Amino acid sequence: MRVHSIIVAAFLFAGLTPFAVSAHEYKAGDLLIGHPWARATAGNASNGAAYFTVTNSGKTGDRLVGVETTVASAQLHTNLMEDGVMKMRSLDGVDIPPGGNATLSPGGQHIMLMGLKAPLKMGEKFPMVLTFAQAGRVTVDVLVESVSSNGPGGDSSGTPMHEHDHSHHDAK
Ligand SMILES: [Cu+2]
Repeated sequence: MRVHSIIVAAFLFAGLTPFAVSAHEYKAGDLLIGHPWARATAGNASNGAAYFTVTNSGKTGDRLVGVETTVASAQLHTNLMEDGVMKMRSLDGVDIPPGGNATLSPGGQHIMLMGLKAPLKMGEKFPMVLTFAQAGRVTVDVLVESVSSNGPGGDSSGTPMHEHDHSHHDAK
């Protein structure tokens, strides 16, 4: 009987595998961190960016205040349109309102990865530690997706939308 239920459980798990591979998420208190990913970098590009969503099911707001990874120097950034030019600015934090969410995605808020020690290759993953004011520190695995990916559910077939130039961050 026991063996039988284990086999059933294994089948159920196998059925879920395709979803588990394409989307991964992490829980920290009332926060759910959805599908951390980064674009593969081309050639010797020294910078990359990582993205994810944070959903807050709690009744109090939280704030992403820090990010660290061993692959590069990481900073919270946002893209702003200034005088018709897309610019990046560093952020002190990203608010996650109660019952709401925060989205880090290409063209908007993102984790800037500066001075990459090695190119980010599609299919690889790397750990990143997120620090939230309330929920504390959470380690997530960031999946490296294709150079043209716009993230889960995004259009990955054509030119990336809202592409912006990170070259001004190049190390001197
Ligand atoms: Cu940036």
